[in-house]
Amino acid sequence: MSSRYPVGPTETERCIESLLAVFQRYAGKDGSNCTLSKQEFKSFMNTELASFTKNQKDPGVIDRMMKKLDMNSDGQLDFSEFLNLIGGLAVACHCQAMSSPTDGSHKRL
Ligand SMILES: [Ca+2]
Repeated sequence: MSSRYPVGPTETERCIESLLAVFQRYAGKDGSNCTLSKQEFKSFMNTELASFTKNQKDPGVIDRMMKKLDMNSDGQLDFSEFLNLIGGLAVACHCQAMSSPTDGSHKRL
């Protein structure tokens, strides 16, 4: 009975909490921590996903990503819109890991 629910948050719960904390940290820079402005989104991308942004030769890529993610075109990314980015990146990582099973960076036997 005691082992059915682990003590403390599970790995998945910690991931969700981390995503929420990161979103709120960047979204809160201009006062409203419910949405990311374009400036906050850029700050997030250049800090948290620098390995992605620093390899981009196109300077407009973040603007285009913002536009694509902003489903209701209000110039802000809410948490749900932000999760589409995280989900998309996670899928891309998953596909990459599946297509190169000998790459030891994601898979350890
Ligand atoms: Ca929006």
